[in-house]
Amino acid sequence: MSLLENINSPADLKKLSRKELPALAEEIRHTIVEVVSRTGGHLASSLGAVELAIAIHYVFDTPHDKLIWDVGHQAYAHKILTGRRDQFHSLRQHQGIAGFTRIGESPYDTLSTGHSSTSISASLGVAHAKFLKKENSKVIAVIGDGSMTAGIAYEGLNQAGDKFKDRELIVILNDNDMSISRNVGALSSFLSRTFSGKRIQEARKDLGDFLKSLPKIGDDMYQLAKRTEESFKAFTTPGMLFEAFNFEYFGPINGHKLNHLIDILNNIKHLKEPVLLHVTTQKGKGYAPAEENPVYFHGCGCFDVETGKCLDPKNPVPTYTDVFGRTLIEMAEKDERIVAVTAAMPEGTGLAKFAEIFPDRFFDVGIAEQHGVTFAAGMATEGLKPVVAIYSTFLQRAYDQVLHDVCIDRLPVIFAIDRGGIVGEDGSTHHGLFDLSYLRSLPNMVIMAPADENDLRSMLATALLHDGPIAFRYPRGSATGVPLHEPVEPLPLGQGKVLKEGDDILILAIGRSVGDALEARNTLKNKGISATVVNCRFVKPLDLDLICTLAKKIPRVITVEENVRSGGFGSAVLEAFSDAGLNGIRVERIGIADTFVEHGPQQLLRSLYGIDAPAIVKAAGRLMRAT
Ligand SMILES: Cc1ncc(C[n+]2csc(CCOP(=O)(O)OP(=O)(O)O)c2C)c(N)n1
Repeated sequence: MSLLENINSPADLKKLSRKELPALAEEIRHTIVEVVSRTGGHLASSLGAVELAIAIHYVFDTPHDKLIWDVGHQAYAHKILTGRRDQFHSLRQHQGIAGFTRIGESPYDTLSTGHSSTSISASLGVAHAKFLKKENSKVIAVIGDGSMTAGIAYEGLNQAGDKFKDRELIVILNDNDMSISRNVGALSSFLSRTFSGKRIQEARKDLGDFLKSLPKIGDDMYQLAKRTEESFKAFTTPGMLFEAFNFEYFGPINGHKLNHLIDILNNIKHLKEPVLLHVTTQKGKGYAPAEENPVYFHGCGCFDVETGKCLDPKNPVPTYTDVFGRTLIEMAEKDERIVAVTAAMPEGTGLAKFAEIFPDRFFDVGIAEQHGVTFAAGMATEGLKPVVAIYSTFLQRAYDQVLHDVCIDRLPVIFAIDRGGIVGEDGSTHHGLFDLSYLRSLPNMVIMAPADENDLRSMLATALLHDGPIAFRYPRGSATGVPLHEPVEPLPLGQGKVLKEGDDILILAIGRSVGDALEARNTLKNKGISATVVNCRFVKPLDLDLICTLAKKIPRVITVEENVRSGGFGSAVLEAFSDAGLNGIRVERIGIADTFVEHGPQQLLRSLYGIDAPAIVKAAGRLMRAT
């Protein structure tokens, strides 16, 4: 009988002897690999954190003690151990358990996560609340070295080490030397300054000899250094950084040695001060294909367990991301002012090849979207043409930088916003459903969305010619497969394009919704309803002339966007009609209602939330019946 079968909560885990735990870890790994091979998911990160999850739940009294996993993508073992073993097969499926931690899913999930580096701030908040409520609980945050590249992590450390020295906060730094790709920045090399016992002895001797050799003060200094073992450690290990924040530093220790981990956690759990435990782990641990290729298995699709080979059908149509990456390289070959910025996502944003070809013109700033945008603003002031490629959902982090550092002075920074719209299985924390609204309110910003890959290429060309902030957002997944036009022509600013003409209904569409609008038009035609379809291309500036002229002729208007309706493209059209004093026009706005969208397959969610072709057909029916 398997050990895992009997684990329905951490209380069951605690019944196991320490000797049994490595076998349990094996079973958990097996379950994770087996399920993720069918559902896709964050395999490598979760495999690396199996022992951590076991040790934490073995030692602490969760959910009374509060545990926060940063990003939450590494928490599969935690989910399995905390009563979700039987549902684990539904990982990332619609109505199944989420790929990240979710407050609503389990009392063991202290925080809903998905965007990185929030764990220290949130756990400090929890610790403070527990203190004020006179409740005695430990609070534990587990954060990766990649997530430690974000400023907010240090904002949390800074506060924790100041006023709240007596709060019982344990931060576990899960250091695998990787973000999604190899981790970047000075911090990464600093963390890897791990000294073996022998090296520490040698370093101590060297330092001792040096201090003793100094005239007069030498001997005293040597005695002092010898006495203060801790400060000596601070000289020579990554602890220096965290001790500067008043954290008690322990480590680095091997995060796969369960016995050792449990001993240390048992010791530090009694400390009444902020503690940082530095644990080293291996991404993909225990599954050879993921150990060998942790970048691919960071977030993978379905795969064959035996070989690790991808099982998702190979789509011959490139993704929008691929088209963007290739077009940027073509353009950068001709214009050496072009530089590219990513925030820890060179693969995801299609910039990996650019990085190889133009290493000096490529910048991975770490998980630091705010810094990345302001860094680009700085380069723009010097005449460079920065292209900042960030997912829609993560650009939310840098809203003020877009406003304050780019838009106010009309700096020519180009925002290539990937994963605009419904992203699918990553769910509510990751859908890019707000960008049209959050950017539209910013003066000086131009916003475009391509209907196909030719539009995307032209939008990049348009952006490179534009002397001011400009953004184009495109969806996750395959483009439309149309042949690519050469040469790439820039677009006239603020002009839409009429794709089909008809008299009954006017469909104003933006981005990938243009395809749905065309499909809906065909269905409507079969019902005897004729529709004009406009690929609006620009959310800002809108093609006012075209839209208003058409709306006067065809006063039954449908706007379609893959964005929240509040403040988005349809709102812009309504405002334009109002400002132009157009009366008697009936408008149906298709977009996401005022709600957060859960995880599930993209097409299913589009259908459930009424933003696909059938939804357009229904809206047209309503308009026809109303007039
Ligand atoms: C604000 C934000 N930007 C980007 C991402 C995308 N992302 C998810 S996990 C990850 C790497 C995290 O690295 P680390 O914390 O070291 O965890 P590991 O996967 O190595 O275990 C990134 C960049 C994110 N989740 N949040």
